[in-house]
Amino acid sequence: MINIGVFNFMRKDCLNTDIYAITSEEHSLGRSNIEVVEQLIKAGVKIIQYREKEKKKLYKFKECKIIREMTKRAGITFIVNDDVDIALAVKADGVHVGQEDLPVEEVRKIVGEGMIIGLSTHSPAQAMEAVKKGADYIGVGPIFPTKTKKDVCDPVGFEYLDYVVKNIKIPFVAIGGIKEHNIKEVQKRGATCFAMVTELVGARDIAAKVKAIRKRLAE
Ligand code: TZP
Ligand code: MG
Repeated sequence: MINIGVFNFMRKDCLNTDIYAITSEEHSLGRSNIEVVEQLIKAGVKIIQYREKEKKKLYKFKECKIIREMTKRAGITFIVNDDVDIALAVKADGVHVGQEDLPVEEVRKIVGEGMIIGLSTHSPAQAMEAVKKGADYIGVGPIFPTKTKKDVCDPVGFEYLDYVVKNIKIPFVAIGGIKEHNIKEVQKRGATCFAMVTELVGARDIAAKVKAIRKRLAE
């Protein structure tokens, strides 16, 4: 028998952490995703998303397989961006999709009840729809301008974040241009989980960066 209760607990608490790290090898100062993930784990990050837009499927699968082993050993949540098939094949904890990927309800049919589904959102209408369709969490952004995402929409600023803080009852992660120097502003608006790409993978000393960010959050 499927134990929906246990799954719901895992999915409901999926963002009970501060830093949500996302990979991007091209911004990793010459280091591989595997090296970066190793450093993120050592730094004490508890959720990692594999995101690679340009790589071939086989290469992504191979990297995800290794990262799944590393994160499993460390007891860390592992999310795969875009590729539902890879998420299933490597037994990731979750999959993250965007507005132009497979709809959440279709992803749910494929992955079943045991996997976290995250959805990127940029407006109140999309957030409401995400809840209705059964997303476990939403991404909220881009909060600030970012060059990391190629097809990124304009920053949504704090207005949409404020809406989510006030009205949306599922977990959310703020994303887009978040850095050590501006993370406090985002926290002050009510966010508790912060997704970052370049600020983390582009740091020469990732452990020191994580420590500095956490110090800022604790102030
Ligand atoms: N989705 C919205 S903004 C973004 C994604 C994947 C990129 C965020 O990258 P950075 O480097 O943290 O601004
Ligand atoms: Mg996508």
